[in-house]
Amino acid sequence: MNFIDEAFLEVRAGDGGSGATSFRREKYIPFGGPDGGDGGKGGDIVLRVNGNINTLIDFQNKKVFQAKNGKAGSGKNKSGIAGDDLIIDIPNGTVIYDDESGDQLIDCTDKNMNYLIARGGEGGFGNTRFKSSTNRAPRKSTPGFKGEIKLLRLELKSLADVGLVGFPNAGKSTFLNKVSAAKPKIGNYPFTTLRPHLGTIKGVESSYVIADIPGLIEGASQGAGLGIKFLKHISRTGLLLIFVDLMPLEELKPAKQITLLKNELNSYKDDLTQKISWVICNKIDLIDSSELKNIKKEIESELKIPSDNIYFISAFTGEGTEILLKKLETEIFRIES
Ligand SMILES: Nc1nc2c(ncn2[C@@H]2O[C@H](COP(=O)(O)OP(=O)(O)OP(=O)(O)O)[C@@H](O)[C@H]2O)c(=O)[nH]1
Ligand SMILES: [Mg+2]
Repeated sequence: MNFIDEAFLEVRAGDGGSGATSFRREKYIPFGGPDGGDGGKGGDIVLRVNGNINTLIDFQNKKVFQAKNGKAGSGKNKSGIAGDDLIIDIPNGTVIYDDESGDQLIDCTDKNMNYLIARGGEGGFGNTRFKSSTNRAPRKSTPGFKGEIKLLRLELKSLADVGLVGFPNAGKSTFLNKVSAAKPKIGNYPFTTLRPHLGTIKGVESSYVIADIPGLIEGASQGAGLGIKFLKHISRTGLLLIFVDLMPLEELKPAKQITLLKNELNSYKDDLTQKISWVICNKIDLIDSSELKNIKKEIESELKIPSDNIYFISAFTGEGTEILLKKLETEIFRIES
């Protein structure tokens, strides 16, 4: 399935029905008073967060949404029937922008929330409303009001507590596979992951969500590789895990990998290097354990990263992941409370 995280739509709330001009006609009452009812209200357009939807793909084909108009009022002071609201389901984490002004309208981050995005027009007044001591038989009634029309841009920014960043092949997806029920594809070639995947980790006290995104390469901020367009999915996370591939130990040293990755994170519009980040050196099963101390020292001294923020794991065997997950749970709890 394609992953679509941006969509453009036009929403049209219903117009109000017009008010009626009508007079009572009953036997033996030659000049009945006005009895025109008001028009019904037009339907609203409502956005509803639906936890079962994860992408904006449904909006690729359907782009215009129209709620029902209100019905006109009628005689005997009958109000017109209101137009039905139109409910549009969107994934949690969708940010809604007014596509004309560019303004952000709402950030949908509450499960099961409904947001009124375009209001239906009120119904017009029937002629009963215009009756007065000086005009007992008003012929006046008013049309309904127009419903709101908006052009929207929807952007999906995943809701995750932890984001995984790293070069392609570093083992991000292997890690998510190992520690959660999520099953992103693993491959021994770059750019195996083509879209974000979310995995839930059940901790001791609480659950949290990790986002695995496609790998970054040098120049990603200029569009190289898959670029940085997926970084928006980790822009909300409190904590980043910078995955270092220990395999190309000589060609691309861990400290160099981290520096290159941070350059790309820094070029992103929200400067993601401001976030708390830990370094995860992966594939220790392939490295002589005597090397690990040196690697750690190098990262600490070259990049001034505290040793507490450097972890060594094998996503493949699971070694080191248990302690990492424990620390993650504590840290997320600290960040979010
Ligand atoms: N030996 C060993 N191999 C690993 C480990 N972690 C990942 N791999 C292998 O490295 C390759 C890449 O793993 P992925 O998990 O697909 O890497 P990724 O970071 O998600 O890559 P992209 O999706 O391309 O960004 C696969 O062949 C994995 O089996 C590890 O801890 N030890
Ligand atoms: Mg991957």
